[in-house]
Amino acid sequence: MSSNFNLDSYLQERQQEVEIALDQSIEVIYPEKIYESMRYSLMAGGKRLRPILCLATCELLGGTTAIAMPTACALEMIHTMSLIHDDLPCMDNDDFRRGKPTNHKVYGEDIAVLAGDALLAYAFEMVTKTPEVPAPRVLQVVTKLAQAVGAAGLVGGQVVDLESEGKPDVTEATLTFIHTHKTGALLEASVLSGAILAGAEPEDLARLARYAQNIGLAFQIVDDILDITATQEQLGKTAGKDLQAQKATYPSLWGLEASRHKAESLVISAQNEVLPWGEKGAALRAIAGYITSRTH
Ligand code: GRG
Repeated sequence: MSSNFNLDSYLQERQQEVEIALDQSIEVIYPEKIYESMRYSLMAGGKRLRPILCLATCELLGGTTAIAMPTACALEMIHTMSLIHDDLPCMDNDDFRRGKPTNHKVYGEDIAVLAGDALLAYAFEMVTKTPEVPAPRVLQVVTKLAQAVGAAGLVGGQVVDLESEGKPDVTEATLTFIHTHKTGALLEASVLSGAILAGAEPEDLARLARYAQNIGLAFQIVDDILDITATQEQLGKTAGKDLQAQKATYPSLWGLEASRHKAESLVISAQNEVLPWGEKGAALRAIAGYITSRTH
């Protein structure tokens, strides 16, 4: 389906809305150090893909930005806390994130752990600030986020990732487990939470879940490719980390070219899921396309 949809201006407008809402979400009060540390990572930029997906699906199903924004902020808080913890010396041990020194490099490991914990807790409080939406739907969003974060989601994926590091025989099934949990779960929760808030029917949720699973895997394949092909300046974090840490990646299993093709075919499958919505689905189709065209 051809479309005149202008993705650049859409992303720019949505990013600005999200930046304002995030900026207003946390003020610095006593004890200042923890709030400053939370804000340091939260306001360090980033593509804001997860909040934008939440806003876009909510809008697709007739909901407003106002009802989705608290959850959109919560998703970015959860994502940011996972980056803070992922960068710690006991995890991936990285010095740069979003073009800046990592949280623990600036505030120390103790405060970085606590900033992650505080962002996670506050994310759930944010969801409860949702206006106008019936409480059972808000509760459904809380459940969806909790499942995406815990042992059935990000945490489980991270555990298998840590266990697999340096092993020469990581299978495709294990790699896919890692990424559907570490990366896919929160992207899926981003898409579905917007839909739930707007009052999606079960068949809408099933279709959007398939859209999200396809872009989630495509996103991670592209992440693996960029780790090899992009510079530290483009990525805002250390490049070539996967090879250095002897991590199994999609390019290491399939090669770069086949990985690119796989990512592109997943994006097409994702876009096809949104076809029944016609022009209303243009934003979600364009965002799926952006997953493979991005350079950072
Ligand atoms: C969730 C309780 C809890 C703990 C954290 C460390 C950990 C458990 C999980 C790791 C999760 C992780 C870092 C996954 C990688 C996800 C990913 C592809 C990040 C990059 O996302 P982008 O490109 O980054 O959207 P920006 O900076 O643009 O937001």
